[in-house]
Amino acid sequence: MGITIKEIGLKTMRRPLKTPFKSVLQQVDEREVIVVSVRDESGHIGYGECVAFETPWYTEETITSCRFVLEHVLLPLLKGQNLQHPKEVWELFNAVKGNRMAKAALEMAVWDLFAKQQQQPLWQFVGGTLKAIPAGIVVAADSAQIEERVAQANNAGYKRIKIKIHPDTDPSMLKSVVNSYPKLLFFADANGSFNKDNFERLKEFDDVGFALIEQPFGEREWVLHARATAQLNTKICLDESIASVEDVQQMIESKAGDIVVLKMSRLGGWTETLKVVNLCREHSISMWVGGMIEFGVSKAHNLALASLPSVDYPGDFSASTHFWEKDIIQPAIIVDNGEIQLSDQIGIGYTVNLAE
Ligand code: OSB
Ligand code: MG
Repeated sequence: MGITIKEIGLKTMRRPLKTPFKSVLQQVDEREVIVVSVRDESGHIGYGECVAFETPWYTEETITSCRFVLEHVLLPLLKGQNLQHPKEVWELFNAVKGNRMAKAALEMAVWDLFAKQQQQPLWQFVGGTLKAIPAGIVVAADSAQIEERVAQANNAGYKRIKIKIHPDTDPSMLKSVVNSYPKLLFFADANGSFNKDNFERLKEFDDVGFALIEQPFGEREWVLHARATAQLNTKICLDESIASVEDVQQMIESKAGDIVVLKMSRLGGWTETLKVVNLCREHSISMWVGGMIEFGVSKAHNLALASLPSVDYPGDFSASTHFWEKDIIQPAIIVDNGEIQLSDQIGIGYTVNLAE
């Protein structure tokens, strides 16, 4: 019984973005990921996508460190193993410190494989219930372009728009943009660009009309985040700070935030992410699924995650055509009236095309 992992494949995919993605941390013009595939005896293939960046500007891992760890450390631990449940992958990797993004790619592929063996869509296999996932787009551009990009997103049917901010962004400009679209939900993402010296500046964003402000301070700044959570009316949401279940416990105990961004890649895959979801549920902490400028394999896993009860804010889910001329999955992900319909096909629900 169970599944025996017969073959594991690693394929690098590299494509330019249609438009540069500009945040306070980095400008991204091109994306390289590793698509991981795992095959069992019956010929089913499960897919995962490693979404570390080229350099360590967002997380410590890089696509090169992940390729090394996958090839030389994780693949040998998984290959030939007989598994009864995909949770066992996390245990197999127990002796390997950190490297959660590398682990996630492989672990997620095994979850897809199990869903396929059980002839179930992945979203059902993990306990998802919602079939129409609310979409959400990110405006990562210079201040001068924000208004125009928001108008484009609104025209494309998005109902949730996340705007990248930093201490030099003008809150009054943002306020007039937000006020122009009373039916849309706006998030702000500061990517840790504020600090104790410009705390008062952060407060100026409090009455812009954002539903939440994501990661105002650095990833270990629990005290500053607790101060912001206490002093601002706008909800504080942690992204970079949340890299494990223990980080969520820390957030709860230190009252350092109201909302958690789920990034399965940074957490190490489905097993750890499902633990985070359960912990947040127990403490009535809201959640949403964050994006990584990723291709469709990672997106498909994330859509399944967003299907779970109590993942209650719209995530970073834009259409395949937002970042890419051509995605690596078929059919492409489309946004219709602000929603993405989940597939009824087994596993991640899309076919994967690894041609260049
Ligand atoms: O901070 O949420 C972030 C993209 C790359 C790295 C970090 C972040 C992002 C995003 C999501 O903002 C973009 C997306 O994939 O939709
Ligand atoms: Mg973020």
